[in-house]
Amino acid sequence: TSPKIKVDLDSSTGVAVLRMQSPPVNSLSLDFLTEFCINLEKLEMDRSCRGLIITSTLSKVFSAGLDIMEMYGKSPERCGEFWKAVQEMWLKLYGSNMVTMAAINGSSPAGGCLMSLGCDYRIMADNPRYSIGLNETQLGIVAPFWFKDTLVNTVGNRAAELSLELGLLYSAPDALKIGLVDQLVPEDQVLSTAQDTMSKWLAVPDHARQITKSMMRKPTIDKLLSNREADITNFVSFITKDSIQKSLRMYLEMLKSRKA
Ligand code: CO8
Repeated sequence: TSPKIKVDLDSSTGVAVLRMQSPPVNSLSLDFLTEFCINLEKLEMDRSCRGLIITSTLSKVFSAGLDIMEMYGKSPERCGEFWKAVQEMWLKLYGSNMVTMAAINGSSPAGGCLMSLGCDYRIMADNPRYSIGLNETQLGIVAPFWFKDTLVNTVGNRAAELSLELGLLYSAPDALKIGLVDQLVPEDQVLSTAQDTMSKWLAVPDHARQITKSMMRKPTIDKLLSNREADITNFVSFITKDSIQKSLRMYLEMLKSRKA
């Protein structure tokens, strides 16, 4: 199978661009997440790499979030394996020593939003048709505590409460208003703006920035690390419930019918 992710590291700048290229919507399947984590780990170990920009090669979509098919009709063992990979993606990204930027050039619901929130800075295309947010409740499922924590750390408690309870998807301009993204630029400038912003971040001495980042994020990361197994057990018992499977089926049908 062809790679779902392509990485280009510019050795002169120390900045890598990671492109998600898994049509139709860059959904985060177990295979996708595994490939994502392997690439992230390689870059993390590479001393010549100091910055990472994540973007999508697809038009209109950054990432559709977790692959719903990985949560529908699967065995508990497989669901557990999948969830562990989701945790791993977030742990690696949120805790990365690199400067990380999301160049959000399309819609980015649920797990796509989580991936963006895992970065240090978010630049989104100013297209009002693109949306971003943690819309889990709209699917009849519940974003776990570490999704919530990441959102609270970004937009504050009240905006997170509204956004999570209602499962809100924000248009790019509304996402900027609540601070879910940091900057909007014309679609064709998303990547170049990320490159420019990156060079400003990289002007800060690495060690000072890294210690500061860790000071801000470590408590949130440690909370998951010390509850990892319980979080997997919770996910598996929740997602395999008949009522939840039914909600997912209805959501999938809605997605398909919306098309026609
Ligand atoms: N997983 C699997 N398949 C998907 C997903 C997905 N997340 N999103 C879209 N697809 C499929 C569609 O069903 C469609 O399939 P087909 O071609 O067979 O009909 C195909 O991808 C293309 O989709 P669209 O036609 O909808 O493409 P558009 O370009 O019109 O729209 C969007 C792109 C905006 C991304 C749209 O597809 C969308 O809104 N998708 C749903 C996104 C979503 O709600 N994701 C939530 C996933 S759940 C999650 O990430 C966190 C879960 C936390 C766990 C909670 C613990 C219990």
